[in-house]
Amino acid sequence: MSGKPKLHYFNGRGRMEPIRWLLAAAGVEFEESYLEKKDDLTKLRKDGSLLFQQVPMVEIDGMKMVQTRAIANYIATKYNLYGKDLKERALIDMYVEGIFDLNELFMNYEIQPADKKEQHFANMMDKATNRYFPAFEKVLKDHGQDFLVGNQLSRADVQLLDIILMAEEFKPGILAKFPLLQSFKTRISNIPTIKKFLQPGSQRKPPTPEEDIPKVMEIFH
Ligand code: P9H
Repeated sequence: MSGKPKLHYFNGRGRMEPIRWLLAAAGVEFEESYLEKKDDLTKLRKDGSLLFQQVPMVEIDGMKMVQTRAIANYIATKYNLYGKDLKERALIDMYVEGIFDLNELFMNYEIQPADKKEQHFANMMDKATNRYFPAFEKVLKDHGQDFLVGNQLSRADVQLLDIILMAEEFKPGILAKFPLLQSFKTRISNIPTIKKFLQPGSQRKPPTPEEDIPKVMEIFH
């Protein structure tokens, strides 16, 4: 055991990407074990590694953690990305849960049947532009600080940057009406650990190519 966290998932974003971002932002090196076929999932299930028979699973500090949010909470707390007190944690949790909701829409776009894609796309872009980004623009405007909570980097900043970059892949220019989110994006992207994660060759995953999605779904269904 190298002591480094070991991430078990398929070689793509899905539900594991926010966890990769948090570890990277905290400057924590991690290993990855990719599920490529159903047998890989079956093997993990058979040796009792998956509490609910599902991945993401992360081996960390002697635990085999499952459930994306539980894993993210543990990493954010361990690496001081969760605010300094209960009030800050409450704000961070509100912001992060909003981001997870938008991420659910983005994740499920990839696996929509062709005839539903356009409607799903319109809805997720509407929610990003008219519900979630306006909320975060206002948070930055109201306190005028560099970070969303507590005037220091937290998981809320890391996960907001993750979702902003995904939204821009879907619709470049989506931040046109959000000047504070534009400067936020640049500021957080220049934090050394995050800048390194945004470099080519990092463990950040690209969007799953359309033609590879059936192969990924085969692992789980
Ligand atoms: N609450 C992949 C890409 C995008 C969206 C979802 C899945 C849920 C958590 C096997 N794990 C396709 O459906 C794969 C979860 C975890 C949990 C799994 C089964 C999924 C996907 C793989 N499915 O947040 O961790 O849904 O293991 O038997 O349920 S991820």
